Amino acid sequence: MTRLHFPDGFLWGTATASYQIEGAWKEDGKGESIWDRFAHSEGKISGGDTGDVACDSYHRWRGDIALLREMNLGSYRFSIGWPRVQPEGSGPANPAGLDYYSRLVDDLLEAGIRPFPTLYHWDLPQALEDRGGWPERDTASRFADYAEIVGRALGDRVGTWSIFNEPGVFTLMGYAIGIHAPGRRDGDAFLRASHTVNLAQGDAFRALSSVRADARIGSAFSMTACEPAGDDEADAEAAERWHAFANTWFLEPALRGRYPDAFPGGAPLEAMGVRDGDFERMEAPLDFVGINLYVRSHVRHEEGASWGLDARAVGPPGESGPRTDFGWEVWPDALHDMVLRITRDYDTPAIEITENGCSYADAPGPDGRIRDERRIDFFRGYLAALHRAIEAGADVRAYHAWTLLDNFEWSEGYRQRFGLSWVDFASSERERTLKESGRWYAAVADANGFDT
Ligand code: IFM
Repeated sequence: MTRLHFPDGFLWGTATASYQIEGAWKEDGKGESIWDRFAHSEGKISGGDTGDVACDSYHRWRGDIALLREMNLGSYRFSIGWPRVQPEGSGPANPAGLDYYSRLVDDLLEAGIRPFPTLYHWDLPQALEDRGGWPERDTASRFADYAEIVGRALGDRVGTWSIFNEPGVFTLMGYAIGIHAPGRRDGDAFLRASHTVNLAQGDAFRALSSVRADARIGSAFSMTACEPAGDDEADAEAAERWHAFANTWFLEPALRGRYPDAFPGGAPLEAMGVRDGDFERMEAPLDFVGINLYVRSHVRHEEGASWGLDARAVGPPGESGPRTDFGWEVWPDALHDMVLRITRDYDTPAIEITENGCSYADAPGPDGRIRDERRIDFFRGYLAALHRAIEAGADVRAYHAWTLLDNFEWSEGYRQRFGLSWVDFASSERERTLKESGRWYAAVADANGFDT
């Protein structure tokens, strides 16, 4: 047996997102978000589910903090709902919305847990979407105003921030593919949205820094280790371009003030709406790189693939890992490889694993216990891979399991359960029960490691 010990001071945590857990979709002055509108539209979400109540964390956050304590966790990554703070996406703050997050921050600190807010985990105020949404440049300035409001309200107690969660996912799924809010299917809108988001990331970095100079500010990027699908050179080059598109499209602009080589003929700057001075505006010396990683990707060269790319991610090959109940491949090396790739390409930046986890439907047995062994195996594998990356020189400061609670999994509704705690969505109390994986994770956090 070998004991894997993580570096002293390593933080163990979980992550959640406002729309996925809070509920209270129109309480205390909150405005409508694009996810409220999308989920209320017929046929968008599996089973007709909505986030109207979700885990009801807006009322039950104290119980959630108790769960974090029970798991010995030192960091809680949650997101702030923009329409709770600015119901229309501009103008003065809604004090009741800010108060909710202020109480949450106070109670986390009281419990000895680092509050780690994300400014944007996909719930854009609908009023801003009505004015063009992320494809509209002005949204970047609105976002910077919002960042400053939140920074001023919480910055005295919050020292670590994530600006965006998975900008690659919400721009692509929301504006090009249309299976996430706001449900648009328009490649040009996606290209413009991605550029506005890069401008907004730079603006928000400066807005938060202006409030508190010593704040640690990063973003949580969706990442996937890219491997060529075949042996030929064309697939190898396509895998590199897919890496630029899927992994660094929002990171390279911040750290290097330029777009990476995702498109064969260079970034389509005109279609993206790039103007003079934008590259300087996108630049932001992020204090850490947040990595959200679930799967690897196999990439094939394909002329004329979508949005002007010449690469496409295809399913994993025959010899592949087991699947979660969502159908996602379990492949721990993906985390190791991705962390080392970012370490190598960006001069060993501080890294936080901002999300990693799996969906399994295991339900309470007759004794009420949830024996989700497959989730324990998943975390064992990915954490061992992460440990190898740290031993190889990566500067990883924290790991956040996705997620604290079973919750609203976007277009999948409640049928995908990613939680370390089971939530009984049939009960009005939304009763929570720690799964066996939650108990295992508690022991890992307590020991700062585990035996393999
Ligand atoms: O639930 C999502 C989360 O909101 C963003 N990252 C991936 C998770 C699982 O799909």
